[in-house]
Amino acid sequence: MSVVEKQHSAEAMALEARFGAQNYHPLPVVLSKGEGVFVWDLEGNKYYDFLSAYSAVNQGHCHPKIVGALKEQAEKLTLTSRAFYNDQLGRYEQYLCNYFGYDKVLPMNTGAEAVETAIKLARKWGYEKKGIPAGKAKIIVCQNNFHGRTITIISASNDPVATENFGPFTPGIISIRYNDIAALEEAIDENVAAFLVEPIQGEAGVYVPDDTYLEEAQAICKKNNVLLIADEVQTGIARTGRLLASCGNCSCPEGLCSGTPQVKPDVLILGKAISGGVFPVSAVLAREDIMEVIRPGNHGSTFGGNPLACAVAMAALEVVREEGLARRAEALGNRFRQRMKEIIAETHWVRLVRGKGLLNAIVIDDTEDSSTAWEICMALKENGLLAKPTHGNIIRFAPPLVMTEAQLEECISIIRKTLLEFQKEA
Ligand code: IF1
Repeated sequence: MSVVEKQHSAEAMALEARFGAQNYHPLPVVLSKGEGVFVWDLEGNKYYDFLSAYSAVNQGHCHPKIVGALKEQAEKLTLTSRAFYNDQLGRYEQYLCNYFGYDKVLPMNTGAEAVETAIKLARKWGYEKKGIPAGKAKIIVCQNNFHGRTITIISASNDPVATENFGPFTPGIISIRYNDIAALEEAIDENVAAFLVEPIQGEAGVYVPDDTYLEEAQAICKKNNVLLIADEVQTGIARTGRLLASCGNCSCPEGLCSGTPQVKPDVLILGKAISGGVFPVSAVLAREDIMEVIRPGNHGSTFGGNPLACAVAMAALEVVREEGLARRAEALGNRFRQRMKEIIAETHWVRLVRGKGLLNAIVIDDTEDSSTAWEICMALKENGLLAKPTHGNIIRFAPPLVMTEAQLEECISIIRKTLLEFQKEA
């Protein structure tokens, strides 16, 4: 029997503490199995997963169709690099372009890589198509954004924990207030290549902008020949009740934005759930007139577009369509927020619930640096539900989208019970 099989949670955590870089502070639960909306720890305790690996596991843990595609492709061909063609990539690119309504895709692996790719694309487009003088291109970003962890991306961050002592930073980035159209208009000049924005700010605490924000941003970008880049790494792939969160208020026939979206980003960044959390897969989609500035040798990655990733991602996107996950997220999300409002009225010290689809958060009546959200998450864990705080007073609730109504009701009961118990103790 291997060491791992006999391992208990305490040992697993001790090993990470001893040998792993301490770049995380996880909830003390060691998971060893997942299926659908559930995960199990090493002791066999079963939990509802209310994080979904930060919205990567939208299709549920170990979805048989996605795992099946992984296994099948893994036995045939896993990696060729882009020095040679592979038989999956072209099919996948066609599938992705049709699915999201774009001309071209550039495949990468992680979300951060895709954001980097989009920034490079926007700069090159800025010089070669817009005529920005050499070295002058600017990208506008929003305060409290989260786009990843590379040097250039943290150069766009105003989170001291993410940035302190990692400088010098990449120049050419301007930060404006989120959900502030006037600030965008003011920040734009002839050297701005792009506006990079999250349709909903996840890490900031599931901060949903005004309904018209993206539409107005799109209009301003268009007027000024600035690319609108939507980072849908977290909000994309049905999470918010639409295939894409940037897809305005369109009615999404069959739960997908196959109609004409009111907002169509010039550049779309996807990651996480594009593979159902089975494999790191990310992508940058754009129109031909933008993507064509990228020529051989300009950009790439050993693993980007590998056949395993392509097969997995196609299966994961099929699942979204077949199981109507956007519709499901919308319906379950409406119910969740409604029920949470009722619970909030009972507790008095939960300030509000906000979100879209199944990307939601509650804000607790405490300071951002308090440990209240953490303590509630610990109590939720004891009651069989795993969620993670974002800031000391905000808890994100983002279960897999394959949840049933009965399961959601059970989860709501767990949350209610935990919040009321917590109130008694406090
Ligand atoms: C971690 C947060 C979520 C993202 C958006 C790009 C990326 C992410 C909008 C980069 C990644 C993750 C990373 C994860 C925590 C998580 C996160 F809390 F940090 F902000 F989801 F809300 N754009 N978000 O949300 O993608 O390179 O990680 O594949 O542990 O850092 P990646």
